[in-house]
Amino acid sequence: VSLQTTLGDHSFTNVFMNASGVHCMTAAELDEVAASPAGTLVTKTGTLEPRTGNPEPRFAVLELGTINSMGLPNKGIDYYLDYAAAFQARHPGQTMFLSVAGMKPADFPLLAEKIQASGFTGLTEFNLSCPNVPGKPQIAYDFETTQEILTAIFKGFKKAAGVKLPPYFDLAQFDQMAALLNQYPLTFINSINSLGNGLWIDPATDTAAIRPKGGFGGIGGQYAKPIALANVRAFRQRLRADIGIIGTGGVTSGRDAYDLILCGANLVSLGSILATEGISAFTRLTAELEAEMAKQGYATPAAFRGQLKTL
Ligand code: RRO
Repeated sequence: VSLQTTLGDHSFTNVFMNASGVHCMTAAELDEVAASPAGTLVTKTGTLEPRTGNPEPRFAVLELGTINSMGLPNKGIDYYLDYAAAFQARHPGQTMFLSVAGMKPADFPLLAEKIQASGFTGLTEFNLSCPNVPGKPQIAYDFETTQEILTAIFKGFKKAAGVKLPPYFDLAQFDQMAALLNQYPLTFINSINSLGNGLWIDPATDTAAIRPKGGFGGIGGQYAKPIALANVRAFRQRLRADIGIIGTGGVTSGRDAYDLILCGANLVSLGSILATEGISAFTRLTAELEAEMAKQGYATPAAFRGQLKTL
């Protein structure tokens, strides 16, 4: 059994990677993902300037997942571009991802220009779905702004790129967003970001679990799995065949990853489980996915990708 997979022209030895935001703030954390069985890695979403993010506590482990309102703390695009240059020198032939986001629409083409002018040869993930910056709506719920941002990015951006999307809940939203995305030279989408603005209450104290925004935060983990499956499936049915999909949301077992691949995922990223279990999650899930594929008689992810059966 092999977990080898591709996205555009890029090839990976394992479908698993970290989800942006988890285990990827610093060079030391990124190096740990690189040294694990993961097939690739993505940075914390970088902005034009470094940010400290929201007040703590801003992350909590819940019964079946996690809640976060980090507020986009990061070391800035220059730090992650420097990391990528060092990574490329140390790992020739391997592909990594840079995640970036603007604090306002006009920042996106500036980030794109910086990456275009650099020596970066990997894939860029434009994050259009951060739910946690007070006063800033998730961009990709606003289709007009999304279109303006993508048009501005691709005026000058010629490298491989994708977008990180929020969960959608209506088939009309899938139709509209897929039709919009199909107009651009995207290599991939990543679906889904956390379920925005959930709320958790500690019954011992009647108190919210995190401090920012009165306790509202992005929900990940097992709560997200059926929504992630539906989003990957719905986009696979609507996007151009040359646009690949990174499936993200609710993976805690090898079977969960198998299910995202059945829905059409090329790569599978780990968020909450990586945050709670640590870097050994890559070793466990790689073994579990290989065992599930062997049980089902599949030698490669391509053999069953998108092959969900319906009644
Ligand atoms: O930093 C965050 O609060 C954050 C981001 Br940018 C994101 O895209 N998704 C998320 O759950 N948290």
